[in-house]
Amino acid sequence: MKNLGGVFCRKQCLVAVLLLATFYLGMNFVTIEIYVKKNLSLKKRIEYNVKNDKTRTFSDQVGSESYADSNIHDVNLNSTSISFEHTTSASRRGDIPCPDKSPLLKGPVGVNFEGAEKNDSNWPPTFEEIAAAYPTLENGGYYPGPNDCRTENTVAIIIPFRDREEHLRFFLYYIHGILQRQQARYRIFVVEQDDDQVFNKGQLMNTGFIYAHNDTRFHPKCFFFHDVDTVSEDDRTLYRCRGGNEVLHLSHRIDKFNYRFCCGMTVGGVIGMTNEQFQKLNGFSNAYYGWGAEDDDINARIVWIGRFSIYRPPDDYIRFKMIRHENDKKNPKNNERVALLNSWNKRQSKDGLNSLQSTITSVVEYPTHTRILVKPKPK
Ligand code: UD2
Ligand code: MN
Repeated sequence: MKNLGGVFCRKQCLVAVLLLATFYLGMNFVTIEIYVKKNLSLKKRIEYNVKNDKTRTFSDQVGSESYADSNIHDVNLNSTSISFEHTTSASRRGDIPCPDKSPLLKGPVGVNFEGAEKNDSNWPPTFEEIAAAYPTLENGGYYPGPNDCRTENTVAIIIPFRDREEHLRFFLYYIHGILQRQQARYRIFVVEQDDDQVFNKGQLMNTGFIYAHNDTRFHPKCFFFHDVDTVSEDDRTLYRCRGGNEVLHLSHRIDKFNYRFCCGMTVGGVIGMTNEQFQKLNGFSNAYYGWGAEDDDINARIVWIGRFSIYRPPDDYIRFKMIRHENDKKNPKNNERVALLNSWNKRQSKDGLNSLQSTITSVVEYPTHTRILVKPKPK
C-alpha cells in the first residue's frame, strides 16, 4: 500500500506540475497574442487607409524597416502624445558614403487622394499614424539619414501653409517615405501664416529659409520650396539640388495640367536650389500679397540675376499630383501682380531676404514636422 501510495503521490505531483506548466505557457501565449493583435490592429488600421494604394503594403511605404519590428511602444492613436524610442542621430550615420542611386527606390508611390475628395474620414492618415509609420524620425520631422551609409544630401523642405491640414497629412505621409528611400538627410519645415491677413507666400518662404538655414542640427545645403498640395508620384524624382548654375524645377508635369509644361507655369509648385543660389537672388520678393506671380518674379531673378538655368528633369516618371482645391478665402487674386511683376528688377536688390520684416510668433516641433508660425509684415 505504502509503495502504491508513493507511486500515486508521484503521479499526482507530476500531473499538478504539468497542469501548472500548461497554465503558465497558456498565459504567456495569450499575452503574446494580445501584443501581436494590438500591433496588427494598428497595422491593419493603417493598411485599411492605403486600401486604394494597390502598389504596395503599408510597410513598404516606410522603406526597408518592416512595420512589425519598428521600435514603437505604447502608441495610443487617440492620445496626442506618441512615445517611441529612436537612436540618436550621431550613432545613426555609417561612415561609408551612400550609393549615388539608392537601392531602396521603388518607383511609383501610388499617390491616392481619393479619400479626401470623398470625405472618407479614415484617409489621409492622422498625424499620429504618420508619426507611428516613420519611427526613425527625430522630433521636428528630422531624419538624420540612413544608418548604414553617410549621405551628403542634406535637404530642407519648406512649405508655405495656412488652413490646409488635410493636404499636409497627405503630403507628410508620402514625402517621408520618398525622402527616406532616397536616403536623404532632411527636415520638414511648415511655415504657417499666423494671422488672418491676405496670404503672403514669398515672406513665408523667406522666413522658412532663414530659419532652416540656421538649423544647427544638420546645416542643410539644399532647399526645396514646396506647395503642400503637390505630391510626387514617383520616388525616383530626386530631391537633390543640382548646384552650380542650375536651379531644379521638379513639378513641371502635374495631373491638373495633363502632365504638360504649360499655361505660363514658370517655377511654381516645387523648386529646389542651394543656399548660395537662393541668397544670390535675395530670395523671394516680399511684396506679393495674395495669389499669383510671386513664382514668376523669382523666375525672373533666377534667369537675370542668378544667370542660372532652370533644369526640369525630362524622365517620364517625373509626375506630380495636385490635390484639387478651391481658391482659399484669404488668398484672393493679387490685383497688383502684373504691375509688381513688371517692376521686379527695380525692387530685386532691396526686396527679399535683406528686407524681410516678418515675425516668428512660435516654433513647434512635432514628430512629423517643424511648424514655424509667422506673421508677415502687413501690407
Ligand atoms: C500655383 C503655383 C504656386 C503659386 C500659386 C500662385 C504651381 C504648380 N503652383 O499654385 O506655387 O505660385 O500658383 O500664388 O504652379 N497656401 C496655403 N494656404 C492658403 C493659400 C496657399 O497653405 O490659404 C499654400 C499651399 O502650400 C499651396 C501654395 O500656398 O499649395 C500655393 O497656393 P495655391 O495652391 O492656392 O496655388 P495654385 O495651386 O494656383
Ligand atoms: Mn494648389
